[in-house]
Amino acid sequence: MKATARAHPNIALVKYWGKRDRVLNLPAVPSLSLTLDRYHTTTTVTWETQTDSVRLNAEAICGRPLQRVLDFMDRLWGPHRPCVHVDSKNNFPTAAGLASSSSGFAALALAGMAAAGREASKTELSILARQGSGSACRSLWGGWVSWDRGQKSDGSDSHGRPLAPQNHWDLRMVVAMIASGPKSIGSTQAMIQTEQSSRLYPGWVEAAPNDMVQATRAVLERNLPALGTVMEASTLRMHASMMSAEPSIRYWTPATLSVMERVEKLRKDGVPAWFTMDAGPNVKVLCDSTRADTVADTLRSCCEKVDVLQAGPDAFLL
Ligand code: 2P0
Repeated sequence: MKATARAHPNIALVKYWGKRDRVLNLPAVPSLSLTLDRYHTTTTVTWETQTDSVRLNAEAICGRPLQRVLDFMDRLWGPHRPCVHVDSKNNFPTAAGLASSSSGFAALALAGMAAAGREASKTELSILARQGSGSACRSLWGGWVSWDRGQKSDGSDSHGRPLAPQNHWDLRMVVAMIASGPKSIGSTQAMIQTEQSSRLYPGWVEAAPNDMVQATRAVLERNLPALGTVMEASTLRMHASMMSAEPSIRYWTPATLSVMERVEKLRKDGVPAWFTMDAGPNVKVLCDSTRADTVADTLRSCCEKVDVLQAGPDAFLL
């Protein structure tokens, strides 16, 4: 009754922001992501323990984060769930806008089902992982992954879908780490606040399907300027929608803007590179493999740390 799985976080190029169903985490918009290579979550699930317990990065968690995991285990098992022990480790900062919940719930779904001795397809695991954290449904696959908005109220048509494999395109994601501490407001709460009060939210939702069409084509054709352009448009629209919420949500810091300016300057100087930001101040920069060192060197002086990553693998059992 024990299994260990590893999953890699994904960074959305076309963002998920807003839900059509909060309980099932059904998105208001489609999204598209790249799964990363060096960052990962490794999770061991043991069923039929004496009590429920969850450890994250070698520390017992309690309160709401614990309840969130236990609710997920209820969903995974169904009625009469036995007690469970979950032990999860991230080799990168947790809850800092680096998508730790995407790898976290993907690894938990895979390890939890395997430890229960149940067969499940990747699509079934993706639907399950989505209910823990929306973006987790994309981390079952490596490489380039899309997530359909879907139409059905039960969410059976809203899951990750592999668009192109890990080795499809040799790009780099340069992660400019500005702050590695936890974010000021969790993304679930921030999404609700945006949906409920932002005048720009309807415009964000309306623009997303076309962003998705453009980005999908750009990935399949390996057209970096086209992908970079739509990726920046998507992140800026998402952040504009949350900044116009009441109260306003702003994840950016002055260092975030410095990195954005440097990326724009790099482009003016002939280095093709584009930025994207999630629910945190850190900036991820997409560029060609041959330009990654130039981009990383340029960003080093204005952030805590720079990591250069590339496309990563599917989630797997260890
Ligand atoms: C994304 N983010 O597409 C977007 C872009 C952050 C900004 O998915 O409420 O942890 O658990 O479904 O997946 C982060 O939100 O939110 C996220 P829930 P999740 O990657």
